[in-house]
This record gives sequence, structure tokens and C-alpha cells, in this order.
Amino acid sequence: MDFTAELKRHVARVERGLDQFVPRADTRPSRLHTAMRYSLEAGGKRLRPVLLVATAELFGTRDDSPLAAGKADALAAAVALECVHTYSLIHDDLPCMDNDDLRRGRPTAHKQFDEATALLAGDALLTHAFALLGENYPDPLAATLVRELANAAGSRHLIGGQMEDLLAEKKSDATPDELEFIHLNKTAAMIEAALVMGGLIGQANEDAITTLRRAGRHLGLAFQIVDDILDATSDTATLGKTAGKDLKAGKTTFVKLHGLDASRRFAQTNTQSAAEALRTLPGDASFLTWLGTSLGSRPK
Ligand code: GRG
Repeated sequence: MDFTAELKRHVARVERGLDQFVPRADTRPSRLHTAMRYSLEAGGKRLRPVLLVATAELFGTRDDSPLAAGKADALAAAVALECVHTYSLIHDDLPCMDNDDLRRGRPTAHKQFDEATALLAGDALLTHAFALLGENYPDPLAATLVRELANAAGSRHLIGGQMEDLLAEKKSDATPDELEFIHLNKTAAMIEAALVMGGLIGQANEDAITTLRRAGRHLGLAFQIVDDILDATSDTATLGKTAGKDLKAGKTTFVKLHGLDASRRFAQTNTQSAAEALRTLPGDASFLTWLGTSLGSRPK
């Protein structure tokens, strides 16, 4: 399989889905819908939605697959996940949080529009995600997907991870346990949700869902460790967001706690654990494994 071509196919499909499932910019109030699309369309790797559709395909949901009969299409859920992810980025960049000027290579939403519009665009993307799940999936699948996404994005995971991150930033000396909580929840939970939601849409059995959870958690941890490494070693132009910010702020990261070499080893170990879990799934998980592995050497 040509994995790079496969990745391009998935990304192109996700981009079309974003256009299809998000209200047009001229929908009233146009300023709000323009801001929502501004942040969504700024690019981004589309990692989470690609993981979701690729996992669903692993269980036979591809439109032209003979296995697809009776299975739901994964695209609306992939868009929902990217909407939640983009909301979290918009809010993370606000002056009351990370106060950043650059995201996905463009001025952040509050710089391009204003703080109130950015706040509302984030709120609207978050809300829209759940409308998409409710509108595009039959019961009981819709309820299961809503529960999975709400849990991953909620106070015990994404938002909880962000809260502990803000608290840890103030004291500049987070413990390894606090750092693990932050990474598992702020980053890994949404990556875990990508794999699990894909599996749910593909009607994966309970054992497979448990395996997807484990793989997602390891992938998420590896992804965050590499994010910390890139913050310390890359530059703003390549990343499309401010580089060196964590170090400058004295923030505790994997790199600060363990050093670059150990961080690289830690990322590799987690990638391998994810690959081992994926190998036990029915079907050909080689694309997912390749994608997970390539995240370790990603430039941004
Ligand atoms: C405001 C509730 C709330 C949460 C914010 C996403 C987030 C939590 C903070 C952003 C800062 C950060 C380093 C988060 C860790 C997860 C991460 C690396 C997000 C960036 O994801 P990418 O690299 O971004 O997939 P793109 O732009 O490629 O989609």
C-alpha cells in the first residue's frame, strides 16, 4: 500500500467533509460562521479525523467496501472530532489562557477577529460537533458516539487536562505524575476517542474497542512527547505556532523533566506499544501503524 497516497486520500476526504458539514460562511451571523471556518480551514494535520476514518475503514466502512453494507459513514463523526479539537485550540490561544498570536501558520482567531468572536466561534464549534453526531447517526450509535466524545472532551479529560496544565504552569515545577495526567487527558484522550469512535462506527466488538483505547492512549502520549520535543528543537515558521514557548515560560515538559534523549526513547516506546496493540486487531492495520510511527518523526 502507498501509505502517503492513502494519507492524502483521507486528508482530502476530511477537508471535503469539513466544507460539507459546517455551515457556510455567509450563514447568519456571518461573522461567527466566518470565524469558525477561518480556524477550521487554516489547515492542521487532521490527525484525529484521519485516525477516525482509517479505523472505521479497518472495520469495513469504506463506501466501496463489500463489508460496508449497513455500516454508517465515518465522515460526519470525523468532522465532529475536528470541530472539538479546533475549538480547544481557539480557546487555548485566548489571552486568558496561552495568549498566543499564531496558530496553524495564521494569526489566532482572537487576533484575526476579536476575543468575543473567538470565544463564540469555539463555543459554536463545540456545540456543532454534538449536533453532527445526533443528526448523522442512528440510535443507539449516536448516543454512544456522543457519550464517547463528551467524555473525552469533558472535565475529566480534555478540559481537566487543560485545567491542570494551567495550574502547573503557575508553579513551573509539575511532578511526573501531574505531567502524565496532563498529557493523558489534554492530548491522549482525544486521540483515543478518534480510534474508539472509528471502531464504534465500524461495529468493532468490545475486545477490539479495548485494544483501540490502549493503542490510542499510547499514540497520544507519543504524540505529546514529540510535541514537547518539537517545541524545544524546531522553529516557529515550521511549526506554524510559536516555538520554544514552553521552555521560555519555564513550563514542565517531558523534555525539561527527562531530557531530549530519554524523551525520544519514551516516544518510541509508546509508538511501539501502540503498534503492538494494533497488530492484534482483525484486518490490516498497517496504515494506522505507519501513521502512528510517522508521527514520531513529523516536522510539526
Ligand atoms: C481550551 C479546553 C481547552 C483545551 C485546550 C488543545 C489544547 C487543550 C491545547 C493546545 C496546546 C497543546 C500543546 C495541546 C496538546 C495537544 C496538541 C499537541 C494539540 C495540537 O494538535 P495538533 O498538533 O494540531 O494535531 P493541528 O493544528 O495539526 O491540528
